[in-house]
Amino acid sequence: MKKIVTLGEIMLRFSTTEGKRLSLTDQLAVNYGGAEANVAVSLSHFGHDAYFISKVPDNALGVAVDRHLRSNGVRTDYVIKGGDRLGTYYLEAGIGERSPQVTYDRKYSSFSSLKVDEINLDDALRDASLFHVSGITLALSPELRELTFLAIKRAKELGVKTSFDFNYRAKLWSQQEAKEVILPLLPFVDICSCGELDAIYLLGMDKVDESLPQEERLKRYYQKLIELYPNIEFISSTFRTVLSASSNKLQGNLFVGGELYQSMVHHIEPIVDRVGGGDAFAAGILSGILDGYAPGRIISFATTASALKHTVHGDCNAFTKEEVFQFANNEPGKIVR
Ligand code: KDG
Repeated sequence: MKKIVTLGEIMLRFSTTEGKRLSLTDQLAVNYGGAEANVAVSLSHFGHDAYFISKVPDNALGVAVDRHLRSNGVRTDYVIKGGDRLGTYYLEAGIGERSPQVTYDRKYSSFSSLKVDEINLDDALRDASLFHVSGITLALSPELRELTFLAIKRAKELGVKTSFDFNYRAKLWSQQEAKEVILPLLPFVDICSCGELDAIYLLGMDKVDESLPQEERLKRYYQKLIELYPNIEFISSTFRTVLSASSNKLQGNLFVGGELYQSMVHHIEPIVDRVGGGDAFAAGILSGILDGYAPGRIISFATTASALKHTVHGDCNAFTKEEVFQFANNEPGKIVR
């Protein structure tokens, strides 16, 4: 089993039932969410030894979060207790033409109060194969930015592969702020999840001719990204052809060794819950890389894992590797020529 370490916030998620407005509902379903926690849960279900670094309050909610993580096989050795509160977020379910809406209530959370010297990074990263973090953690506080940089640099020194998912959230910070923080991080990243809009708005790349097919445009952005940061080995993202909030097509892309590999298109009908689909995809990519799959198999595995996530409630995927393979029609991703 490979040790994988992720760093981020875990939150309680309260969601309305379909067809209810958040402002008017008298019933909310409870789940747990948080991008890097979701990735750790997926990786654990894929059979890896997933550890989560975080901070949660020393109260019943902290106990509940710990139980959620451990019941999904995630190691909580580096989840420290303290601070004032557990961050929460509210999700107004989407339906038909209406997309889901997120309302955060996470200011002053225990995680956003985490200080650099509260985590022993050497201990956490010892014997790890991979460290993963996303732009959400970078957005939460200057201390968390510092901790992320320290962790990613230390991981490189210790020979631990590093993974970064842009995961831009406009409700947390501006594109300009994100750009200023993310650019200096990229020289330390081995594996990166970056979509076309991230390349344009967060990396400041010139727009490629929009009349070109989506995959051709993506290939050009990725070629440019590798030119700028030759340390990046793998870049991935999904295309979502959103027809409505409940009907969707999903296709995965993986750029490695100068080639773009694409998965088959998944038609997900109906979508039960799209939140966490990107984290399930990122976890699938990481799992495939750690397991030494060929690129076509990595992208097929990750995209199927993400498609499966869309069929279950909550932010986390809880499908095993075997279950993902049962669903994938074993068609490896193809190179885009
Ligand atoms: O990727 C899914 C996450 O966005 C969700 O779990 C909540 O982490 C979250 C966030 O900060 O939006």
